[in-house]
Amino acid sequence: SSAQIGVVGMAVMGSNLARNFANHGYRTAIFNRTWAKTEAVLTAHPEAHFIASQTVEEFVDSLEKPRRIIIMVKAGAGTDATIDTLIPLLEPGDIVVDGGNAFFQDTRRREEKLRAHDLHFVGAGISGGETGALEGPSIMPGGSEHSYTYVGSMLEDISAKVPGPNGDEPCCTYIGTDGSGHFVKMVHNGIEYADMQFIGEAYDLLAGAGLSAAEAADVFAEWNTGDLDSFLIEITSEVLRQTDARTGKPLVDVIVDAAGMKGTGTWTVQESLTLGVPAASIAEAVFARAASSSPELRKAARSALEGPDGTVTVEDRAAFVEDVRQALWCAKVIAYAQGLHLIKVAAVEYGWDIDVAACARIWRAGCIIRAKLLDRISNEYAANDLETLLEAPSIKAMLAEANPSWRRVVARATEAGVPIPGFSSALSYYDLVRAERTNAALTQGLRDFFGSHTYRRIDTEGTFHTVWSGDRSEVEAVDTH
Ligand code: NBP
Repeated sequence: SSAQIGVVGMAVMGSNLARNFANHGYRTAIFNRTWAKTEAVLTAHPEAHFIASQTVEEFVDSLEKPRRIIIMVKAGAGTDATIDTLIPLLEPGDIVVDGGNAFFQDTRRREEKLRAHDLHFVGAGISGGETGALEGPSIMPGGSEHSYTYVGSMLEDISAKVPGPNGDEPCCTYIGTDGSGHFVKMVHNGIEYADMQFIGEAYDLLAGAGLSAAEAADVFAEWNTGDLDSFLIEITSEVLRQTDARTGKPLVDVIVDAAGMKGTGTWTVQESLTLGVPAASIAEAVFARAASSSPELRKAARSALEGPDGTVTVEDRAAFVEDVRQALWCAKVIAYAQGLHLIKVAAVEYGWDIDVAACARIWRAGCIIRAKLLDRISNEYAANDLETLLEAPSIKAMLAEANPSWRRVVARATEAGVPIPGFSSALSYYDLVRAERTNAALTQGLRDFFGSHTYRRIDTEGTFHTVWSGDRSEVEAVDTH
């Protein structure tokens, strides 16, 4: 009989996702541009009873109608090439899902293109790596609501689950139209960058205070039992505890300190710039990775620049560790606040009706940023109409309580020469957005001085200009907006 779902792309992600469908009882068809990969999957997983095809024509023929196809190929040209081979073989009403890490503007373009052929296109962000793909990822699908009625329940079936009061809650929900799912996935990745940067800063501080990698591993394991409970904190403890077999040193001490990246963090920052949304902690995380991977810059600066060596002198180690824990929690909240704000602004810009509470809800399991905090975040967004996460009742209370610790950590790190671009930027954001008045008044004055860019007054309507080059009187300016 014909297959209920077809997966194109039999590399790590596609093969595991196909197995996930099969494990949930779906008759699953598979196809890969190069047959050898499909053959290898067939040989390794006879239990999945895959319906495999050597040609894309056979593959399309093997699917029940309307056809449901998930593309899991290399994002970019690979996705376009796959779509182009499928279009002439499909019929109106068929549904194509792209589960790759597509840039959301590409998804918008592809959705429009397929719509012109009466085909449905769903851009689904999928997080969780290969284990998630097999055991249950977090899935962020964007497309027409109509298309979701055809693929939604299948995607929810294979997604990660969080136990809830009324049974298991799937980590998959309809996000919005066209590129919204991939946009939300992009921001998820941006938050992931920030999370990891903060964890790195916390470790630097602990190490600076004299903790060994093994001791720091214990601290992270302990943190993982409280408010910081999350996948990334859990695996931080495991990575720090790992001893290198060759040297007997902690593995973390023999890994080259240059971080790689694949682009989704950069996209998030680019988009935050395009939309004018301050997402500085995500940007700092991307920049910190870039700095780590700039050997010439680091070499030149290392030999040129003086400063403290990163040793943090602490009298009360336990109190310091607790301060760092609080600072880490605060910074993490700021990154979520910035990322979710970016989603909110993008939704207005691109015409998406996005439920921010639902985004946080489907990040609670399956994905890399899964964390206990997301329960609180989704509940707060569901209960309140929030402009920013930071105004949520329980969040602002915890930030207030942790404030002294956060400030102490930023001050101590700065004095000791421990680089903390994430912690300090997050704290500055907190102070910037809560400020009664910002230094932008002076900026406007300067802009008016050198460029006659005009300013508005706090006490009266209108636009004004001071005649800086003349008698310095104020004149009402013609609004140039
Ligand atoms: P890769 O990103 O390594 O892509 C390999 C697959 O793309 C193979 O099936 C390959 O076919 C196919 N492909 C390429 Br390359 N060019 C093609 C073309 N022009 N036409 C048709 N097929 C083409 O696979 P992956 O690591 O499994 O990731 C799949 C998607 O999932 C990507 O978009 C990725 O960003 C995303 N993703 C990955 C992860 C992860 O943890 N790896 C997590 C979340 C999302 P071939 O065998 O014939 O070369």
